[in-house]
Amino acid sequence: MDVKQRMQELAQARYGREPAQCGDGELYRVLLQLTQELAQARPAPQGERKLYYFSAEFLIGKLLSNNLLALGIYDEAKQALAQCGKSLAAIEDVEPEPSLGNGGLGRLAACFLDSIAALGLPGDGVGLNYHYGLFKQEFHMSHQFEQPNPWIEDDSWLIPTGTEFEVPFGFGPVKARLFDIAVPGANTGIANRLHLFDVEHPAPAPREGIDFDKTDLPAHLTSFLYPDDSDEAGRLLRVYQQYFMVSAGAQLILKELDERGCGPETLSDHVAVQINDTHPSMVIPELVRLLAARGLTMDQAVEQVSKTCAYTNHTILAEALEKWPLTFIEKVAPQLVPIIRELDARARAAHPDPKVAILQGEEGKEIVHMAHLDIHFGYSVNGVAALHTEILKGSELRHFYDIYPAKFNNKTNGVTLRRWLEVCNPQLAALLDQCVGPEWRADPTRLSRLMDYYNDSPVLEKLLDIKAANKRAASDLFARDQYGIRLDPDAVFDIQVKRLHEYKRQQMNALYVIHKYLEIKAGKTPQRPVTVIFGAKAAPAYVMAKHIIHLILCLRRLIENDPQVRPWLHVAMVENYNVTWAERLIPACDISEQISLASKEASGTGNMKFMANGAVTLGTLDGANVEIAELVGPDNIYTFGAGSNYVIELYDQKMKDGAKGYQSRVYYERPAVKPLVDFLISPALTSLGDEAALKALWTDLTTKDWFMALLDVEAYTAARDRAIADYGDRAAWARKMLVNTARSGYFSSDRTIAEYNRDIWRLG
Ligand code: 26V
Repeated sequence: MDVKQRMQELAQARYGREPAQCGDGELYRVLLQLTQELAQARPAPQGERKLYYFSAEFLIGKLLSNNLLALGIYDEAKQALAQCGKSLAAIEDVEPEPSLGNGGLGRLAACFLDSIAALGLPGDGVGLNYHYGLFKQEFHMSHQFEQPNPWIEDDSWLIPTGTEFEVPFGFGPVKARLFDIAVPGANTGIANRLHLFDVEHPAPAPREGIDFDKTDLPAHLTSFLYPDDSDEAGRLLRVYQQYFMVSAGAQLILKELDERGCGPETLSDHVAVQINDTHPSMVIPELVRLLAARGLTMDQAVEQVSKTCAYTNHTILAEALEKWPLTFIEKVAPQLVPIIRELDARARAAHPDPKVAILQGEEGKEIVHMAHLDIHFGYSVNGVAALHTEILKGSELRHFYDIYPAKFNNKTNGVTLRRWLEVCNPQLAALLDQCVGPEWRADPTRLSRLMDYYNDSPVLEKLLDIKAANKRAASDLFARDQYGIRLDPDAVFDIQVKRLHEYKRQQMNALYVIHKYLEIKAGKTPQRPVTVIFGAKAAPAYVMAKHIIHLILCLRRLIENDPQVRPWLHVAMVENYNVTWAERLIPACDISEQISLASKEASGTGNMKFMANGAVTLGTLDGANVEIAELVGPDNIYTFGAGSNYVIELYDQKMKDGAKGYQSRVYYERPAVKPLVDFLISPALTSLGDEAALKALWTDLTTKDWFMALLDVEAYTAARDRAIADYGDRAAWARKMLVNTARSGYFSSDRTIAEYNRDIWRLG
């Protein structure tokens, strides 16, 4: 296709003007239509078996640039725009960011769809079309507030399909309407689909905030991702949403199987279902139910489903391993209850250990352990990084590992370097083309050839220049979109962007800021200015996470107002951190903060994106940091802190005897630690913020500190100071950057998906 000509035709047809006379919004819609036409003209890939990737989240980000790239018309479109005096960046600014995910789990699903299509494999996503997303974050008075985040416009990536299914809820049937988003594969002529189910009459957005009547169903089924689950109505709504997704998805699978001329008894020959965390686990009993309704015996149905479904675990945090009261399922989908009872009975008959039962009694109630359902009646269980999988096998799921060793496998996460390097860092991508040849784009392992330039001064200089340019660009966008707040592009950019959670220890990062602040106040100026950048949303009902945001925003104000400190230390927190902000900040990062309590971060994927873009990791030996450390070697990463075995041992001790194990008080009393923690309740800070919130944080750290920030804070401070000092030797630092990019090819999600296909899906 001649892109320029088609743009002209579409601009004329839609707006009666030449592209050069169109506004940015009009050109965006022209390119959207052009891209949609090309993607929809592509055939779906064929194979013996087709994958359905079920996920509550698909954090797809803006799609225009990525789709242009996948369709092979990125450069052409850019040139055509340039001839009209427009930049692709300006056009993409107009695109709303879809709001279908929360964090790593959802972004992983999006990277996977990209890689499945790029490898030419038949695999579609199945999820929900949330109209208002997670929420839009606003800061007022140094606190987080939540607003709806509507993203669906008249012209959008959603393709109405006309396909509908009836979901049989306890209160009656509800129509599920299917919308698709095309997923064109880079370097292939095919396109897969992301299937998003929606209700027929979605509810309007709440006028203020994200409170709504959670019993107003079905209208609110697809309003928000993760509605507040601090009350029973919120928890029930989640189960309604989950069943809506899996029932419609299971019906879609059987419809497509039928269209291929295959009977339900051949399901597992033709279909693989990947269950992304436990949110879609009800797909197992639902498929059993639908197969039985199509005439299979219970034995046959269970066998088919067990050879079709595979489960990915993304966390060992107890709070995230879903358990639903059976009464909820009785209410939402009563037809599943006898099936879950049957599956539980079968599991118990084979494995009498009550710890592995699906239905367990708790406080007189029957509780369904969703992960147990997946493990007994799925054929694969995988963790998402080597260490995480070992922890699953050795501790969290060891009773299951004893029963089913062959089901367990590791699939270390990956990220699509098309979005996370080619599109977000074009200058670095161009340098890589020169150094290792453009083949790295299809085969990221070729990035290792960059090692040939380890002592090449012009290349090292160029790496530093590109980083400096990216820092300036990020600073400009920050000033433009974040209330004019200026970042100093000459400072070290030290960045922690991820969900706000105590285990990720943003509070430990804040303690380091306090440490620097106190040093500067005492007259000890750092070797160079440091800009500490945060980006994080706190779950609306997660009080402690909101207090941590408050702390960070108070520290920001404190430092802004202090002329003695301001030249040396800067704290910035992005409002409404999202995929778009990640694409701006990651290429601009010098030091990548990956400081979770060892054993708690299943993998991390931000760590991989930063590494590919030449940031140096400062991290604990947790999740995929362990694999990053092995790949880059000790000179090119800063690791610190307690290891996972020790942390697990501390938790075990505490479980046996509350007075044993980790006692935060002991660490709090240390002379280097106490002043940092006590600063939380100092007048300098409490005069700026909410004293009760800061006091609550102080109390938590000094009496509980469940995620052991104080255990590691001294080692962290030392490692971070060392990194900032090393940054001064620019040539040596450039080598660290080079090694990180060179070794990042392993973390391409193309590699991850090739492994899923080889070991689990076998799509043929
Ligand atoms: C999180 C939340 C937070 C908001 C309230 C509701 C809610 C419900 C579930 C979850 C689970 C999030 C799971 C998640 O994102 N896990 C991440 O998965 C990544 C991809 O495998 C992995 O790299 C991260 O280590 C892991 O935290």
